[in-house]
Amino acid sequence: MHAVQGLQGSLFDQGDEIRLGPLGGLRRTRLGAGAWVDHLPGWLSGADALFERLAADVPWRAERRQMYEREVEVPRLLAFYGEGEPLPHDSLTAAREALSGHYAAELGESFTTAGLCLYRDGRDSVAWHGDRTGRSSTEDTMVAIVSVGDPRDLALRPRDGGATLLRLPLGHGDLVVMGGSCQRTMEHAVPKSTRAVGPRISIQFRPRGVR
Ligand SMILES: O=C(O)CCC(=O)C(=O)O
Repeated sequence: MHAVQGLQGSLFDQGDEIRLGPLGGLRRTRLGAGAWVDHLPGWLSGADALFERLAADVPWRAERRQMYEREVEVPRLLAFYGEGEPLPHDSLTAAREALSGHYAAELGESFTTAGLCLYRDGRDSVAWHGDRTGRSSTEDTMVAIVSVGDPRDLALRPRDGGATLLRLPLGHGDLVVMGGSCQRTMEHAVPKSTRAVGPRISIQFRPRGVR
């Protein structure tokens, strides 16, 4: 049985008020081949309070997938909110709107869907992949991720081989946006951790037809 451990709150973000900061502090790192990553640590304050709400309110589901001859459990819990579905907390709706506004000119469309993942502890992870189901297999796009809970590393490396280019610890209200060709030319992963890490929730906003 893989239970959700308690959250070790952030020392710097003890408030209960869930609030988004300005997006002016986003810093862009270009990874080559038209891929980039924007990063803004601590965009959302009250992240621990949002973590507790989402952990309790979201209908988390465990998934299984075929691995050779065996069916195995996907090592994280998931939820998905399609276009037009109400999100599980008003602050997620506000985050999606703020991101859609900020990137309107560059993206040319809005973020519409939200995928949520709960990493219960360091044994939960996601393997190297690009979000290449749908239009992102052929077109530039953006995937914006807000993280709450204990930080876990998001690692990025070129898809055609090569070393990890970037490793960003994401938790406690941090924002990262993968853009340009990132889903086609790069892969990303949240590797397992042998450290004693508490749970983290990742909220990914994507435009229509990107998965
Ligand atoms: O946990 C994260 O922030 C990354 C999630 C991810 O890569 C995915 O669900 O496709």
